[in-house]
Amino acid sequence: MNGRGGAPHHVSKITLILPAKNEAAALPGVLKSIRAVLATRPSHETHEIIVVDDGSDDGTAEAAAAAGARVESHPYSMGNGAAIKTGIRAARGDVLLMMDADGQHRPEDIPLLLDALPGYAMVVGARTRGTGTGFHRGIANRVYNGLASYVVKRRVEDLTSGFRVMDARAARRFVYLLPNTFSYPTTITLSFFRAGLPVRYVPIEAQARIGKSHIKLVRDGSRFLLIILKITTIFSPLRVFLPMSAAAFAAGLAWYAYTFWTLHQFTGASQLAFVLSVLLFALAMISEQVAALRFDRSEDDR
Ligand SMILES: Nc1nc2c(ncn2[C@@H]2O[C@H](COP(=O)(O)OP(=O)(O)OP(=O)(O)O)[C@@H](O)[C@H]2O)c(=O)[nH]1
Ligand SMILES: [Mg+2]
Repeated sequence: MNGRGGAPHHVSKITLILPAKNEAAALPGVLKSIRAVLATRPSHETHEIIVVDDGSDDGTAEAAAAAGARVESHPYSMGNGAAIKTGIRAARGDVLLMMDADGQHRPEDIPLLLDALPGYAMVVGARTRGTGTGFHRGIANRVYNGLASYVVKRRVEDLTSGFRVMDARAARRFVYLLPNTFSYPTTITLSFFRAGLPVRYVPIEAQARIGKSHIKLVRDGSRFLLIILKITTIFSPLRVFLPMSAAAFAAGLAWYAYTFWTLHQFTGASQLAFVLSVLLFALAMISEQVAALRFDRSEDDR
């Protein structure tokens, strides 16, 4: 790439960012394996490991410090996204690698991601089907990937993967857009696509987490809806709302044709469909402007 938003040909300083909430059980082993993998990397690469302790109360910060990582601590839990933002802000590297601290992402896959970066602004570890995610999340992921692929007009293989590497300068342009809780992967992926920064997927195997899951079914349900909403409104609302507006208009027209043919009437149902179509069209226009405004600011930080 030409140095604008893309990774330099020779990656020099890499910052690994691990968000951690009560991961004292998994962290020592994860950090030990990471170090073993980094020791095999070419000499022109230097590395720093930042563990962002998100208000843990199980000794996560101490375990990370004992394993030689740089520790950034939150006084209380603010969420996975907030932990990632703290890591991006604290990082000194020109390339950032994010991975979970619960052992689900295999340190052995780090070279896969790093070596795939030249020429791209971001490389994402795409979980191969059935690894690391339960049944209902597998379905949800397929819905996300399908909708996101339609919206960005390119195949999105794993929208919500937390295992990714990216150019630090490009990542910093979008920090202000990232949510505190979950779905930072969704927001940063769509931001890169929208800003015209090339994204690549490499297949990885995710494994079962070590320690207790933070998952809550109800939370997951709302998570699903919110991510769908983000996909539709962040990147290009037009691509979602215009077809919906056209569909409402077509339905209204079809119903009017039928009722005119049978009853010589223009019914309330047709009126409703036409009004809905106009509202969706207006929504499409407004949300497209809002999306454009949101991204305008990201150009300032270049
Ligand atoms: N869920 C959650 N994770 C956090 C939070 N803060 C930091 N994290 C870390 O973010 C990473 C991803 O969170 P996970 O809970 O593993 O999310 P997940 O992989 O979707 O869910 P699991 O399948 O249960 O592992 C882990 O390393 C967590 O320790 C938080 O407030 N909530
Ligand atoms: Mg996990």
